[in-house]
Amino acid sequence: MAEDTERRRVLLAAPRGYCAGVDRAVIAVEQALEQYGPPIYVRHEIVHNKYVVRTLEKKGAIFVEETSEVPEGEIVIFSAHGVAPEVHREAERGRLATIDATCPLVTKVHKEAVRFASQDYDILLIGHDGHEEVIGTSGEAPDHITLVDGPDDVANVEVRDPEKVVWLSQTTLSVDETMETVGALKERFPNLLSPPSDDICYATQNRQTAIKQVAAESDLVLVVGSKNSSNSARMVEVALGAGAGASYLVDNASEIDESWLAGVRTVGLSSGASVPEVLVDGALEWLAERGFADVEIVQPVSEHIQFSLPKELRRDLRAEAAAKLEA
Ligand code: 10D
Ligand code: SF4
Repeated sequence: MAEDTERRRVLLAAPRGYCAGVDRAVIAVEQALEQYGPPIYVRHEIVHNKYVVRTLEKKGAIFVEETSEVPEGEIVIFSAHGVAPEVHREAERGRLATIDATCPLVTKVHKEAVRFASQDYDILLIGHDGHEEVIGTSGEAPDHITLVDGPDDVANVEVRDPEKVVWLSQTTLSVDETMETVGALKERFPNLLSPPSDDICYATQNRQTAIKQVAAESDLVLVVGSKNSSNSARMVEVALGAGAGASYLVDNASEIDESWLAGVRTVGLSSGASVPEVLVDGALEWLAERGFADVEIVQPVSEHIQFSLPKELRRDLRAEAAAKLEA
């Protein structure tokens, strides 16, 4: 039988994995555990990644869905996806100490919603129904916000005054699909106002740009990420749209199906914004053991953004540092 000598390779997309908002949120939980000791309560998964949540649970974090589940006087951290103002009020009523790990780029969208609502605009929020971020943003101005869940939802939209309408969006959507939704909305409302700056964040955009480039040359694209991670799931859709032969979302290497490699020469690999690099390393190892040891990095854009820790932690950190100086 002739030897199979054709080259097998992995195209590893960059940027991939942790964005600045996820990095900040995960460090906030770790820092709080260190600073105050366990248990530290976290409302909702701090980021949508099973491995991250399990790792923090092992260190003493307790994940809950509602602040009402947190005992009085305890510390609760709000997840990177953001919360509605009512959740802050609930925490105050429950006498909880709060640390807000909402990504600053999600907070930016909240502020836009508050501002346009105060000017009495109808706000069309493009996003996925039931997603934590959309629930939080909608809670800022429930009487002014209408959710638009993709292009097919545009026909259902009703507004008070078609001359006074603005669109905003969830931060982790597909850029192309969102533009399609906006195009359809503009056909219905020609004077539709756009957000002052992109609501789909830099990290979401960069990961989609990179996966597009990788997908165009790949027979198979693997995206490491959890199923409830919007930005990770969008990367699979973007890869398929950009020409990947097939694409799958896997939590880790154990979920990769060997049969997906049949006839495959080039595997594209990336990970969502909530995914630690150790899981990508595991996928690379798994692929290398099956003849895909040759790895090329594809990096159309680079990233250098970092966010400072939530102010509640910085405040206490400063007090701690000052006390040490006095001692
Ligand atoms: O589902 P998702 O993409 O919004 O969240 P994930 O936790 O996977 O990634 C980080 C994105 C956040 C916190 C939304 F901005
Ligand atoms: Fe922030 Fe974007 Fe990361 Fe979400 S994906 S946490 S908006 S940087």
